[in-house]
Amino acid sequence: MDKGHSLEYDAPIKMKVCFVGDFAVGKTSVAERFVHNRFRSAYVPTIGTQILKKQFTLGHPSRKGTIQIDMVIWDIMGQKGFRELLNEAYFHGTRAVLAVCDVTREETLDNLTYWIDAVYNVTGPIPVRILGNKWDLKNQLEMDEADITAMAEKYDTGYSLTSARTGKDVETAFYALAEKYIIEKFATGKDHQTEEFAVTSTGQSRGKSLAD
Ligand SMILES: Nc1nc2c(ncn2[C@@H]2O[C@H](COP(=O)(O)OP(=O)(O)OP(=O)(O)O)[C@@H](O)[C@H]2O)c(=O)[nH]1
Ligand SMILES: [Mg+2]
Repeated sequence: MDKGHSLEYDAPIKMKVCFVGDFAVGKTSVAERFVHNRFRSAYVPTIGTQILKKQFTLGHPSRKGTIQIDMVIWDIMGQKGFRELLNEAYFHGTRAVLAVCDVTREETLDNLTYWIDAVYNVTGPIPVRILGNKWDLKNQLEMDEADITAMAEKYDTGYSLTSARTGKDVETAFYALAEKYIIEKFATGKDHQTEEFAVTSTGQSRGKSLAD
């Protein structure tokens, strides 16, 4: 076996994930449920960007054992006036996207097209997962699962019906997205973009530009 090759792939995989979606769909709530296992019922709009980090392990895609994922999660504000300001600075280096809608507000699903295309304009096609969040509010649904499936099919991807309140399917959504990314990464043998962020041993993030 090529030793250098295997060592390279035994290193933790650094991965920047961006949340997108309209205001109040639950981006911050899903991120905080995943990273801190907590939920806040009061709505506190995100101003600008909040960056969270989480390390976890997944089954290795090409051999026995596991591989460590160092995930950097960009949770951005969804307010309408802010959308036009989202650009290269936010989405550059993004490896995968969580596109969140609120199942009690129909327009938030339609708007995912806008959000995903905004990321793709910067990154090109990358793994995306659609989240139909607030699934605990079953009696207030303004869409059904078939509508979410249709959006997922449009982007040839998977979806999860999540609840940040109860925690339903939150972890599995992140794991499925990371798995999709590493399977594609290992299949092609390289990233298509330069590294944007690296998580240091102290957990701090620092800007970094490395040629692949
Ligand atoms: N019932 C229920 N409420 C939720 C859920 N997720 C979020 N919420 C509530 O919805 C509101 C908005 O949640 P946030 O996480 O702040 O939404 P956001 O998408 O980050 O909003 P912006 O930062 O403004 O873009 C808050 O009051 C949350 O408590 C959920 O799964 N179920
Ligand atoms: Mg927020």
